Amino acid sequence: MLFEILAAYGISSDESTILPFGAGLINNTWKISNNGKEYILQCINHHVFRQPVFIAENLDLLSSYLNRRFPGYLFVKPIPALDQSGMVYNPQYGYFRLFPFVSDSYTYEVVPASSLAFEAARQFGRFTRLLSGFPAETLNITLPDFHNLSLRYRQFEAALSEGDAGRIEEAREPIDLIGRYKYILDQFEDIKHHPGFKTRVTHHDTKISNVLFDRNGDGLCVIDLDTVMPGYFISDLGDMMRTYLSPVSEEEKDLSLISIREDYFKAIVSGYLGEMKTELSADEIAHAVYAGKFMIYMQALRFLTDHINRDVYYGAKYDGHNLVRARNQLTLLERLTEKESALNRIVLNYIDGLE
Ligand code: GN1
Ligand code: MG
Repeated sequence: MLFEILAAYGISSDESTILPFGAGLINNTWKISNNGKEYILQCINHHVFRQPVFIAENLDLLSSYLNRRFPGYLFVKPIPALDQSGMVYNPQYGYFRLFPFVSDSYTYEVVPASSLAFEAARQFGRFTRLLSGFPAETLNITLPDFHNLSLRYRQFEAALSEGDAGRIEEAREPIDLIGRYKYILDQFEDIKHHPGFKTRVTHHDTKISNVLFDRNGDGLCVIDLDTVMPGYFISDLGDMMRTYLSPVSEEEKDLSLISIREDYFKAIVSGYLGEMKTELSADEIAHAVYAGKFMIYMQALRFLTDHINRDVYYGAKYDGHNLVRARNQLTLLERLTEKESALNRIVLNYIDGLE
């Protein structure tokens, strides 16, 4: 299937090794090795990203701005096909793009040490800071309402009235928990009208596998820029909390293993705020812990909604997969809120230390 695509780049698939790469839920990714050169090939999920050309345009805009203003910044952009286009379209399989594999770079699926959480947070903070002079409103909206919690909640309510009745019955407990934490949505409604909150160039998918590291564990750059759009800082800071704080991932079924590691929290805060403290308002910084609650709650809502809708978005590798993921995220939310005052103290201590 991939030979036609590779041919559009002048790469012979006969001489290539092609291996599936990474663990993303949305796009399909392969690592290609050909005559000593390495590439990443990705098929964009067209059902999710309805206008793949929007992504390519955003990458062009960001890359030329960063090149001009910060020529030393490592920005991994797609390799043009033989016909110079940034993407290759195949009527059967959809849109593909090819990236150079950054040599001597390493990625992780789980955060192996707090020093890497620090480095990742620094890279995501740096990305937004370097782009603070870039007109964020000129970016295409690749996924409308992606992190609009209000819409996610409405989709959840729609699923409750139209979704699978048996699954709703079985999910009573997590559904009740969603109701118990609804104040997180109310706070988001306030944020949307709060003059102290700004939208900036935001990555929107700050999991550890979206950072490239060198062999010493120093961060090189951020990748997977499909969801880069104007957004609130809580999306990026919050998704790091969601995915770095617990020693186990959203896939873990044994909920007793979920916990909040305070040293990782400290690492995220100092890495991210080290870059972003001059950009963020005092009101925004006061919502640092809220960022984690916001993202975890939204992910719980999304998994639970998908379960009730019979796994149309995320798919399921086993029966009840998205219900497990939703319960996992709700447990993580519970663990985070239990530690809220300790975590707020860490943020305050960090800010005090700067003054
Ligand atoms: C999806 O495809 P992946 O794994 O990078 C999702 C994120 C979720 C994540 C949960 C476009 O990201 O928003 O947080 O799954 N991306 C999209 O694992 O929906
Ligand atoms: Mg992604």
